[in-house]
Amino acid sequence: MRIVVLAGGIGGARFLRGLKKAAPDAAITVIGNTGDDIHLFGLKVCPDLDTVMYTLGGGINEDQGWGRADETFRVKEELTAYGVGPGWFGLGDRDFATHIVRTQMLAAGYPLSAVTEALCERWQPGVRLIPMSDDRVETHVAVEVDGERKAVHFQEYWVRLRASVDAHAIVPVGAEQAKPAPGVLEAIAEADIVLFPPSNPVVSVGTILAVPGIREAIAEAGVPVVGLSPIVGDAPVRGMADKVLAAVGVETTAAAVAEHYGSGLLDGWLVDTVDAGTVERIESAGIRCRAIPLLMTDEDTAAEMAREALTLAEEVR
Ligand code: GDP
Ligand code: FO1
Ligand code: CA
Repeated sequence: MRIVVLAGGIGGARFLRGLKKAAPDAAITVIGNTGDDIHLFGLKVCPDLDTVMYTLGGGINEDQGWGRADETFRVKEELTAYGVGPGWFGLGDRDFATHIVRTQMLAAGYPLSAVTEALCERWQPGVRLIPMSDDRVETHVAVEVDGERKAVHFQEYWVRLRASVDAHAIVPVGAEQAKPAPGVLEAIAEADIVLFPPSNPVVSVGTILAVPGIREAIAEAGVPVVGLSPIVGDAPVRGMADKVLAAVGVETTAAAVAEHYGSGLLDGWLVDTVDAGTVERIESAGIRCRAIPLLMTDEDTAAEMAREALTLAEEVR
């Protein structure tokens, strides 16, 4: 079985760990979000690709969900001593090595997809991880600070501002001109199932779908497309997805997110049992829906969610 998953960071990575357990013989291709990527200290940082790579490769900081386990911050301290920032983004020493290798390979002319493959040779994530595009796409957020409207990088909005200021628009800068990375459209065309993990629908899955050709390829593949809600009980399980959903005019409910993807794209949708009351609304929008426990408290609960997603995919096939 060939499964394609469109993934952001933590939600995507934890689901993928469960999916690997639920379908050990499946060939899993992960199309990773690169809209969160940022250049810092001359280095290219790809938070969502790294979160997937470290989580599946056993190097993640489990409590935090991002960054390396057993991390230290000596380099960051030294940079701070030089007065060199930004200090609000926590790059650890072990993590720095990844960004150095990546940046060096990019400077040597390798595309991001080839660099990601090379990094994965060390981590052996057990999936094929492809960035959505080799072209630069950077999510910017239009915010209002002290009455002044300006655009900030997604990481500045998310990490420095903690999404505490109103977001008026979310713009994946460069997406319109971006091409899917080599292998992306092929993987979708050859897939038996496409899954949307409980990743952020706006700045993770939404950004991937903003790369011209990807949404169309999924629709044309003619295979079951099943998603899992990142919204449980009308709130994100983690993070501030409510803020970016509001910016695109979508209410923070499992049903509204399903409708946002729409029945033209989505065949099936899993909501948490606390949202069982919305199953009918989602089904009347033409999307098959089931309510099951959706909290990834450990690998086994994530695996059970993956099993349910695969079962729902067979039901809608
Ligand atoms: P990010 O790039 O690190 O923000 O990660 P993703 O975009 O892949 O996933 C973020 C989303 O995962 C958030 O909106 C969370 O609500 C959702 N999420 C995190 N943990 C869980 C969980 O255990 N269950 C569900 N249903 N959603 C989760
Ligand atoms: N998230 C934070 O909230 N604070 C950080 O300082 C931070 C640093 C960081 C470094 C490397 C990396 O791969 C991820 C990092 N993240 C950090 C997580 C990440 O930027 C965000 O959680 C996601 O991109 C949000 O979608
Ligand atoms: Ca992210």
